[in-house]
Amino acid sequence: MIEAIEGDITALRVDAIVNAANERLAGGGGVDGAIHRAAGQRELQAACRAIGGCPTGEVRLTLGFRLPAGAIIHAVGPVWHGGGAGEEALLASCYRNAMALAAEQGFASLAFPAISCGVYGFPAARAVPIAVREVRAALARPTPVERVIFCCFDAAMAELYRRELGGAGLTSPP
Ligand code: AR6
Repeated sequence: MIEAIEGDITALRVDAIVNAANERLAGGGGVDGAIHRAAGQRELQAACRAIGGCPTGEVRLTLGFRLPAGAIIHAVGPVWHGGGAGEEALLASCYRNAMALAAEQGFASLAFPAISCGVYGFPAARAVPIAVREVRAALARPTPVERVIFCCFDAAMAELYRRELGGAGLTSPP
């Protein structure tokens, strides 16, 4: 089941939320900042420091600490450079790798923010079809993941997902 909701991803009680992180896993603004504040700056920063970093397109796992979510999958999306620098493939690999790690961990429920669509400047109209395509492809294979939430910070983004999902999928938070 895939759905799009409007809300704050840090409030979701799911097995894991995905973070839109940077290569240093250093924390920052946007959803990354919100996740660090809600999880507990000190604990999450220490966990990220122990991992070291994460190349663009890849993902790393930490606990969720004080979040209602049990774990955080840190995904590093590409910075948008106009589309000719492999940005679409890198964004696709974020979603693919996050779904694979969630499956490996036996997670049943997972929430994604719109990776790269804030500070990193990826056009939402191009990012949303990639996100939906990759999640659908992963759910079409045997996986413990049963529920994927695209958690959008604003109504316009939720509407893009809702349209891509074919009219279904705009519901209230769990
Ligand atoms: N819940 C859900 N979505 C959110 C939330 C939230 N609490 N807060 C923001 N968004 P961004 P990026 C949306 O900029 O483009 C950081 O500094 C936001 O509206 O957070 O991948 C990192 O450290 C947008 O649609 O991530 C990196 O350096 C989406 O989340 C860099 O920004 C992603 O926006 C990553 O940039």
